Amino acid sequence: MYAQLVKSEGSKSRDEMTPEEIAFQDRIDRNEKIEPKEWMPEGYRKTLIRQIGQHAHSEIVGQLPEGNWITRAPTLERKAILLAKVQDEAGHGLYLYCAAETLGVSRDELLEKLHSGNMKYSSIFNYPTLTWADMGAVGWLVDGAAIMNQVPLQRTSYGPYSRAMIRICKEESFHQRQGYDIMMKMCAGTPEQKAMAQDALNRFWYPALMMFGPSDKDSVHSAQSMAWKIKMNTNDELRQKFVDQTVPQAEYLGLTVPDPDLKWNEDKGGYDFSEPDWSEFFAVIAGNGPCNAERLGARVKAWEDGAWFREGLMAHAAKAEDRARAARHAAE
Ligand code: FAQ
Repeated sequence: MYAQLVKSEGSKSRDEMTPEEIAFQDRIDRNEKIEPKEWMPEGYRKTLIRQIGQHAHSEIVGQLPEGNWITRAPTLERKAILLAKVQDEAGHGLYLYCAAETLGVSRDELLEKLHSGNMKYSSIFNYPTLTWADMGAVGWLVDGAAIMNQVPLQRTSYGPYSRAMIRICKEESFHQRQGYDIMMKMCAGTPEQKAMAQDALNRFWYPALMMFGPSDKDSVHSAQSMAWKIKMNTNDELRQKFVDQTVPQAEYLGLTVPDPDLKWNEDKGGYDFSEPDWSEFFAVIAGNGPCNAERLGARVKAWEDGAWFREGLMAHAAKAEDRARAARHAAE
């Protein structure tokens, strides 16, 4: 079915699997959830740590481009909404770090890998948010793409990840609506406001398409991740669904998708569209996007600035433990 997919590194045919691996694959094929203490192949565990960890990092790095606009939101209501949204992203990061921890990795280890550039976060957050209309475009397109990817992940095979996704998706729907609401307001405003909305769409369209990952022929993990139901769809399938859903929304706003080759294809029942510039995508995920250094710098600074607080918590926990031990001795 997925002839385009490259064979994932380490992916095995049934003949190459051990009896334990076959039994595990059978559980996945029966749509059983895998829970933390159960046996799992090492590759499954590692792939989940990579994907859930990167997802968690994306949530907390993703706070930065929008956090940038909290002090400059145009009304008190918009400020309150944006503040709530940015806080939600921190919460999503926490659910996901907790899910990753059930696989035997600590939060500190994951953050160290982020800070040293050894773990990725979504490419999208390496683009600047230049105007208020970008808050609309981020909510509409970035959260829209995130939902397209995350709704199927509610059925992912790993229990803690799937349960985190259910909760996250509920909140993402509100985020997408608030972004579209900003776009509606701007498109119904002055010609300058509508031009700002068009400019935001122009800048965020292709980066949003890149969020789904490289085209299937370059996706190294898809085949194995889909066999394990860590991923439920290919990158290209979700990108196509996103385009099909989003183009009518742009038309409703009276905006033009910045793709001269965008065209409805009756035979496939979807749009034909131009691929993003994949050399740009690979440069961004290699650390060379417009804001990579700034984003990572902000996360490292937050970590270093918080050192005194973490030390305080540890000292408090140690004292509480000492007091509890002393109380136990006194009672003996
Ligand atoms: N950015 O073989 P594949 C959000 C890497 S939503 C950076 O296809 P895979 C909400 C990939 O890691 C955004 N790197 O990989 C929010 C791999 O490199 P590696 C986060 C990317 O994993 C909204 C290599 O390319 N959502 O934050 C990207 O099978 C607004 C080869 O690629 C998730 O993480 C990319 N876009 O498929 C927050 C969803 N794409 O690791 C705030 C869960 C690919 O070998 C504000 N993740 N790479 O060094 C997934 O579904 C998958 O991991 C994909 C990538 C689809 C992202």
